[in-house]
Amino acid sequence: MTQDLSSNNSDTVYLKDYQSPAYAIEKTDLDVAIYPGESFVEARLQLVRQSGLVSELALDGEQLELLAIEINSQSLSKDQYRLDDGKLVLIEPPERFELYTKVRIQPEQNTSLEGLYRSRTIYCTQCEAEGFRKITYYLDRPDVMSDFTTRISAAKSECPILLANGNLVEQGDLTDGRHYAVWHDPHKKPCYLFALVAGDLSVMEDHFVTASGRNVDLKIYVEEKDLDKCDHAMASLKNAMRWDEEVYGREYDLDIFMIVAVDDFNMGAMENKGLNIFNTSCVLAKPETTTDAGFQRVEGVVAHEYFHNWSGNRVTCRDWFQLSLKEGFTVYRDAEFSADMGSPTVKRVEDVAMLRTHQFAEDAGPMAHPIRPASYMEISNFYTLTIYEKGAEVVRMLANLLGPELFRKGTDLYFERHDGQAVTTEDFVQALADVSGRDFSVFQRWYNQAGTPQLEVRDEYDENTREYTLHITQSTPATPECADKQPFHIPIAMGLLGDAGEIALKLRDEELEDLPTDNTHRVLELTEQAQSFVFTDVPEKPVPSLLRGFSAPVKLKFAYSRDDLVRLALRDSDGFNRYEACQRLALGVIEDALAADSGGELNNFTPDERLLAVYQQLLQEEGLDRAMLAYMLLLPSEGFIAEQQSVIDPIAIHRARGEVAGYIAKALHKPLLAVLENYDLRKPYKPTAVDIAARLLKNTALEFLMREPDQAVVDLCVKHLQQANNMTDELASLTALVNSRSPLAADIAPQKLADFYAKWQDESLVVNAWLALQARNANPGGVERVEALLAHPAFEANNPNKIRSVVGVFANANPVNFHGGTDADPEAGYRFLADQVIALDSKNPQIAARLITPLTRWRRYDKQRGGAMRGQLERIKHTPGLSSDSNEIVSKSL
Ligand code: 0A1
Ligand code: ZN
Repeated sequence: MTQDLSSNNSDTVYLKDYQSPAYAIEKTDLDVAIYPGESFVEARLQLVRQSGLVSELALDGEQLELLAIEINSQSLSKDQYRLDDGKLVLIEPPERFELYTKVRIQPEQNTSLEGLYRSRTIYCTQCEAEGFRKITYYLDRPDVMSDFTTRISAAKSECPILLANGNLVEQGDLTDGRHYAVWHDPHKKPCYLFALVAGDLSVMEDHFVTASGRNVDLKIYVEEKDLDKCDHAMASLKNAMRWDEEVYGREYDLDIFMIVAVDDFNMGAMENKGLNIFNTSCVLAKPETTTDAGFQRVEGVVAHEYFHNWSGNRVTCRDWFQLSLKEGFTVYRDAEFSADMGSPTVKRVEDVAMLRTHQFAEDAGPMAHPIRPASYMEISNFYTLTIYEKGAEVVRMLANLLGPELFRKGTDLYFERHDGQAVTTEDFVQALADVSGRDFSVFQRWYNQAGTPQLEVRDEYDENTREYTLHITQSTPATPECADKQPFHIPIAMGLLGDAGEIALKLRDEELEDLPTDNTHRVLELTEQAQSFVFTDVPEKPVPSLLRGFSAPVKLKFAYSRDDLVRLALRDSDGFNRYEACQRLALGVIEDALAADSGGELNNFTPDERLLAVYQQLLQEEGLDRAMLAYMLLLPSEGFIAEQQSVIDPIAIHRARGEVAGYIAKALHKPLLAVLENYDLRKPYKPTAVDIAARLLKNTALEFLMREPDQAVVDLCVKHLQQANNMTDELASLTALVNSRSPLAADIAPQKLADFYAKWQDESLVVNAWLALQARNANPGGVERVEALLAHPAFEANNPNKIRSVVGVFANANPVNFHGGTDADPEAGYRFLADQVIALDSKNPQIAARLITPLTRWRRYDKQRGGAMRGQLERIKHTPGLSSDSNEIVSKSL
């Protein structure tokens, strides 16, 4: 039997083909010797056969130069192995043996940022999902778990710090100014969790005492210039460690926990056992250089990676189809952590806005896939919003269906039952079913069917019987993997609002004595295609508050009148649904403007006054969370509005939204200005929920006012820019100035941009924000602007953060310019993006493939626009030597 279970670059890998590994690797001994321009990796693997006879064993290996190979200390002859494309095949290997290989690799040349590579002066690794095969020949799959010992050697002057997973067991000097360190990880792990780091790093140290009284050394390694930006990450780490003990009963399990920050990183961060490696953007923070969003991201990502120690590392994935097992669960855990650290409703609003704009679009596009896909070509393309964010929504539904106590029992059982194992999403759901006795067979469909279900809700009230009925049907559009969907299990949290407030709920079959004391909130469980729920003793026709807290990742259709929405916006007890009602109201008004625009009547358009009336009341409401107020005032984003249209016209959406926003800014000038004037610019910065909320509201007001500002408002904006004591306020003022269409702002914006750059040019992360704000600028000339940014000395062509800040932001967050709305050449944006993808593809295929996303949505646009986008996809497709990453995205979307 030929054992070849890893993915072959050009082929599709199927979940149904899964076979358990033919060999286990009991021990992995690595010796990594780093030299300028080349490194040598010697590996000694103790392999043990797991099943019957194996005639050939294929180990994964890419971009390796094999220098030596031995089995049980005997060199192999040419008939005992062969090198196939990306594989080392051992012929008739013994039942139990030591494999020794020595390979040469070139980290300095490695621009893919997978395997061992060099980021500025630091050598580091990225092995998830399949990067370890670029370090040595191995069974590079998550269900092969091994005991790792790593010896690293390098020049002491270049690389005084040598780190790997686990505990330091030995270190010392060598000849020629070199030194070495040996690390041993006592926990068996798959190779995707392997890490090593070598470089000249400074360290911030602290410690944490676990619930059972063990001391853990905490270390954050950064370049010396960044040592003053580690406090927030360290505090977040300690909060996360405590929270995981309290909420999930999970203690840390090594004596040392390390974080290393590197500038060149494909993703946000990586949970390698005991040695997390972070993109600098997700670990460094200080008030002068980091926005509130940045602080929150650091807190969230530090927690996310830490939480993986249990949900991912102690219990890992059997294969990469199970990716959401660790990612969906861990995102759910980090979201709940952030909610507990700040405001739960605000966090929910932010997460849902992102999910509905971006994940729903993914689920409706050519790359739609279930949270547990059945096949993939390139696993790197499946680190998606669906796996992460929708995966977290699915775990959230399970947690809510069980309630906090049973869910905790279920996760305890899951961790205990599967500690040290590589498992599947079924194992996770089974543990929850076992503790609760619940039947999750219908629920399992969330794991296997893609697409966003749509709920259509109709209501009926009978004055005579005082019965109120909700008729609910569900349907899910076809997606590439499946046209005919079976019904989902959908929890619908709800309440009913009467004239005088919330109505007590009693479903027809319920006994009064079984009802909870707080009886105004209920979770309906929809498991069939159509169901009706009848409430009795309902004194008047209510307004239903449906899907409270966004209890399921679905689209909800209900024919709310505008008056219904006003009632919900002002009076619902569910904070999320108050926000939701504002969004629906605003969306309706923007759609009115779109209709006026298509009739050539936008100039004469006046928005429905109920929207303004709601905003006015909200601005006066006492005790309303300032962040919630800001989000309730913010109009739905252009991306969200686009998602609601059958044919997207991004230019019309930009115009219509702008018109409504301008109108609001004028009508609410006084209260918005008051928000700005009452803001204390000198208050020392703190990233607390209350202070973040105050800044968010002030900067929302500023954005509105700067749409059509008078000189006094422009002066105020400049004052805020100059006197800001933190990056949130500084950047918000500069953004408002740059985005404003007023000549009063346009006259001074270029100078302010230049001043900002001069001030911050040595802070790479601030420069990213400076690039991004220009790439997002919706004023005319977008393509020339981003082209100029690429030529700016601040731009680094191989750095993912810089690429994302310019190319990614332009294509994803500047629809009017990307789609040619302000350009003489309407296809220039698409061509620009395709050019960038083609230029990057051979250097960093993961990032190139991700950039393609906006073009893949071509079917959502009119013929001309869609055709032009498709044309650029064709162009990418015909690039000679196109990577399998980009090829998968392009071929699935054409
Ligand atoms: N597991 C990490 C994310 C991650 C995935 C793939 C990577 O390869 C380039 C890097 C990081 C997480 O969820 O944080
Ligand atoms: Zn993760």
